[in-house]
Amino acid sequence: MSLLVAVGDLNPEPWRRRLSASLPGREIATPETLGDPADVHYGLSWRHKPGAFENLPHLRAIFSLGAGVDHALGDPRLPDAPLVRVVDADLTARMSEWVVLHALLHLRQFRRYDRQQREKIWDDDESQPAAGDVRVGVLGLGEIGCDAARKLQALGFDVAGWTRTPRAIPGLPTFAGEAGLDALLGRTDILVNLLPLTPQTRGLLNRGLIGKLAGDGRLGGPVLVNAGRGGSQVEADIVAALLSGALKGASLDVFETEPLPETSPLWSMENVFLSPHNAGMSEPEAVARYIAGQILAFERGEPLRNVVDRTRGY
Ligand code: NDP
Ligand code: OXD
Repeated sequence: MSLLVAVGDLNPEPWRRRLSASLPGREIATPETLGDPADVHYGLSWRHKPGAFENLPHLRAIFSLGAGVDHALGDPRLPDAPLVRVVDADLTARMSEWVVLHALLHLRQFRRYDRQQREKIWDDDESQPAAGDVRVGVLGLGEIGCDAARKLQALGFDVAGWTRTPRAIPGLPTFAGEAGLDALLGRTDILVNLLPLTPQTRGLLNRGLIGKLAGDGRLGGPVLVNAGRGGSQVEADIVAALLSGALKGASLDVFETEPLPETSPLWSMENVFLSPHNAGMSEPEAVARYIAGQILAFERGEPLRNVVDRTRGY
């Protein structure tokens, strides 16, 4: 009973090694080493080449090696097997670390004081706001968004969130659907995007949305923090908003094109923090353990958990 690991141009070796340790005795193949397609029962995908899981007559499930599944759903030849995504405490904790870090970098004017240190300038800002003076809007209150929202609240930020369907979350104001979005934006100084990429969320972070963010906040202008997907952001609009002052700053982990092209103006913009899509790296040890646990439970007759609803796209 073999597993087929298809990770595009990435090195499959760390995954093969961890999966062999967690599922001893199983063959772990890649598209290049695959023997008999009839032996494959499980597919493991990260940005796999289209068609990688086609013509596997005994395929039972496909596991995304990340929380997001847009990379897999983008394959028009993806078979109709259950698609399972990662929900893992390690990944969630890493994402929240990144979100909290960037909310604090903007709150505490890190770029300014970093520059002042390099220039040996001693200049204090007596109007430094406290976290409680700053309103954070979190787009997406799923596994990751909820955790990040709670951790931001623990630091004192004034947090609210936005979801597709109405959610009642004790102690956290929530807004839902298209009708709720403007209300959330109007009370937001730091907008944190943790949405999956779907047809509805593609291009959402655009000029129109930025124009609806609160203009009266204590940071001197709204800030965009995106660790969801680059396909949700319109980078030309974000650059223009940063230049015009419609955005005071941004932290971006994900981009329309990855790696971010050298020609992107974002690389050298003041008050923009960039990271190479590693806010919540899928740590092979933790994720292999999660997938092995799911496979063993499934083979004992238990249902798969965290199966993607393909009509919703997440
Ligand atoms: P979940 O599926 O648990 O949560 C998704 C949330 O987004 C839900 O609250 C959902 O609403 C909301 N949502 C989806 N579509 C819409 C919409 N059209 N309008 C409003 N709200 C919407 O996902 P996770 O929290 O596990 O992960 C979120 C995303 O984070 C991933 O899909 C991935 O893109 C990204 N990610 C990025 C990483 C990185 O390294 N940068 C690492 C890991 C994940 P509802 O509650 O109503 O269903
Ligand atoms: C994920 C990611 O979706 O790393 O897990 O982007």
